[in-house]
Amino acid sequence: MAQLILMARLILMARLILIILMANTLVAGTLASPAWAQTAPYPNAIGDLRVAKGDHDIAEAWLTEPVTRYRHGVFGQPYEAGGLAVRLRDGTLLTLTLGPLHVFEDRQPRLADLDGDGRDEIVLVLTRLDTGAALAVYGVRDGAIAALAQTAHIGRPNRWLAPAAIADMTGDGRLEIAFVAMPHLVKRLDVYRYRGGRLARIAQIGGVSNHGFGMRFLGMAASADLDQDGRAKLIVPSGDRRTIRVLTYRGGTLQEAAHFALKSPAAGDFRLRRAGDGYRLDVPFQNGQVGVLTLEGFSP
Ligand SMILES: [Ca+2]
Ligand SMILES: [Ca+2]
Repeated sequence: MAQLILMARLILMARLILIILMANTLVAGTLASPAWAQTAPYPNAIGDLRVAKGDHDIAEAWLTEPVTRYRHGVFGQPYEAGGLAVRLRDGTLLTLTLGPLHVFEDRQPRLADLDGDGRDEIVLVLTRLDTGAALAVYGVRDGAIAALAQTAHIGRPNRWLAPAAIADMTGDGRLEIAFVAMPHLVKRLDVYRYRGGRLARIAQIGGVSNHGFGMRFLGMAASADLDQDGRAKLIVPSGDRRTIRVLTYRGGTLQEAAHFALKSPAAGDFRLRRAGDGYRLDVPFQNGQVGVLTLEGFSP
């Protein structure tokens, strides 16, 4: 009953307001030669440099060494990353170079203390050339970047997964990782927890996609504890990206708490921000415009 009341409150009190903010041009990345960024503080960075900033032992992390041995091109570029670099809080630079069977099929590392031990973990999409993508967790151990855990690879080449959020979706004070397995094909959202050196799936739901093939952006999702019940809600597009779905973890499953139809498919990085008693979500559309989803009335 409590769940029905929650869902009714979300559906009744959340309002969708579409405001055309700008004629924003959103295009997939153009094909270019493998590029090495010549950015002095970030040696060997990929051309599409995006630096992650950490709060614990790791100050910065970035992808390195563009390689062409896979050429899946999910971001519209003819290269993937072949390595990872980390700068520790004390300035020490650590690097990891993948072997010839693997690439990072990602745009940037994600830093978060997943297990609450005070050290940052590094979350990346690790792809094996013959079996496709997996989600991998790295950390710094004994002065080196170490592989800590990973999911199984999807099983076929050119099968990818798109990270969606790292947030406490279960309300236990620890972070979970949500990603969409095969966002262009199967469109299934998986939620994993990292405990005791292992990744374990705790929930999944179908009908979700946070990426279109060739799109550069990897931020078409958001999370926040909208109703302040202690559990972050996941805000993601539906499989056709024409609906925004608000998902909540409850009783070991993911459930849809609310949804909002869009006039054009979502196609760009979401931006979620506080606004009064609620939140506002900027949703770039495929038609180049930007809609604003107003989520309010989510009081406990
Ligand atoms: Ca940790
Ligand atoms: Ca949790």
